[in-house]
Amino acid sequence: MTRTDWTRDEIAALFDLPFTELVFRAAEVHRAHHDAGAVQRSTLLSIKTGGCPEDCGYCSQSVSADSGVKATKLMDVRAVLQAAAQAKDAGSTRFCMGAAWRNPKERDMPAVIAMVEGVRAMGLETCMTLGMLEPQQAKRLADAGLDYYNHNIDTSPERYGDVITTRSFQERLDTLDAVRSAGINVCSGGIVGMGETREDRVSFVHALATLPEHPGSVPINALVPVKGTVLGDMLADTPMARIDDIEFVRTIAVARITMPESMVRLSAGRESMSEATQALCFLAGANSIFTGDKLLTAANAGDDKDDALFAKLGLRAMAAECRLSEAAE
Ligand code: SAM
Ligand code: DTB
Ligand code: SF4
Repeated sequence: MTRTDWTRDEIAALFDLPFTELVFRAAEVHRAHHDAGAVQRSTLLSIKTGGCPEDCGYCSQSVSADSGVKATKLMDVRAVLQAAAQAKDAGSTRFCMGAAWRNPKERDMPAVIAMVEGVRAMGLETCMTLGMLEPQQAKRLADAGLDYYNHNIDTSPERYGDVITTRSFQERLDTLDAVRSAGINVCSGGIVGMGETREDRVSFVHALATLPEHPGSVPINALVPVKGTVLGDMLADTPMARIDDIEFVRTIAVARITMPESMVRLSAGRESMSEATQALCFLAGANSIFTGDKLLTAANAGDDKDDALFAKLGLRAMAAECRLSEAAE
């Protein structure tokens, strides 16, 4: 049975294992629950960029940041569907639409629902990340056929207030509850490399692995340091704070062992990661990535590089898994 009663001590002990032992155990768990030769590919699109009222210290899209990201209006539904068609042609199976909102307003819901319906009708899995949701909004998105909702806990409960002050850790958990109760698959993870301690990383994985149900997808982002954000500037001043590659791989491995059935996504930060580090992440149980040249506002590795990496490593793109037979009907 999948455990949701992990203790902090057990998780700390996993992090403390000799590296090769930890990766070996994670690879065993990966093989027992997944096809280890296949990696799921999601594509991101920022459907509403910048001007966000939240003050997340890592984010280029916050009004508190001086990052040069221009605020835009919500994209037109047709333009979103065009981008989804391109992502499908490039081999992606999931299309994730992100908006720089604290929460969606009522006036945005019809367009957002039309995007979900249109993308699903193309045979792609749908994912959205729109900020906090009320139970009623989650229900409407579920009725439109939304497969996944991304809402990250971002960091440990203890460190949360140092990174974000405009909303609480509990509010994140409340939205995850609303999403789960509406029957939408939860995608939730966070960011490492924000100058946190090992203890914070233990507590971050602990918070995810002890949710009432493990998230279907767990994105592990390495901070993309953006100039003009609190954390991007801090990292520029203290380069030593940047997460060590081996510690990043350890975090992936511990996530894999504690949440064996989840898709663990090697998310933001891949662009500045060596092929060897990415290969170690796949060995340690990462089985999902974001493809395409762009994340939301930051650069990503790009399809050509990913195709070359997959060929070099002998990895295959995973087929879509989620309710698509219904979408095709
Ligand atoms: N506004 C919504 C929210 O915060 O839930 C959705 C979009 S937000 C950009 C999605 C996630 O991207 C954040 O929760 C954070 O984990 C991640 N993220 C944002 N900026 C990042 C950065 N510079 N480096 C790494 N991850 C980042
Ligand atoms: C997630 O955990 N990572 C993605 C997705 N969920 C929405 C976003 C990464 C954003 C990276 C910074 C940027 O592009 O601005
Ligand atoms: Fe807004 Fe999301 Fe960026 Fe926070 S992470 S500032 S909520 S877009």
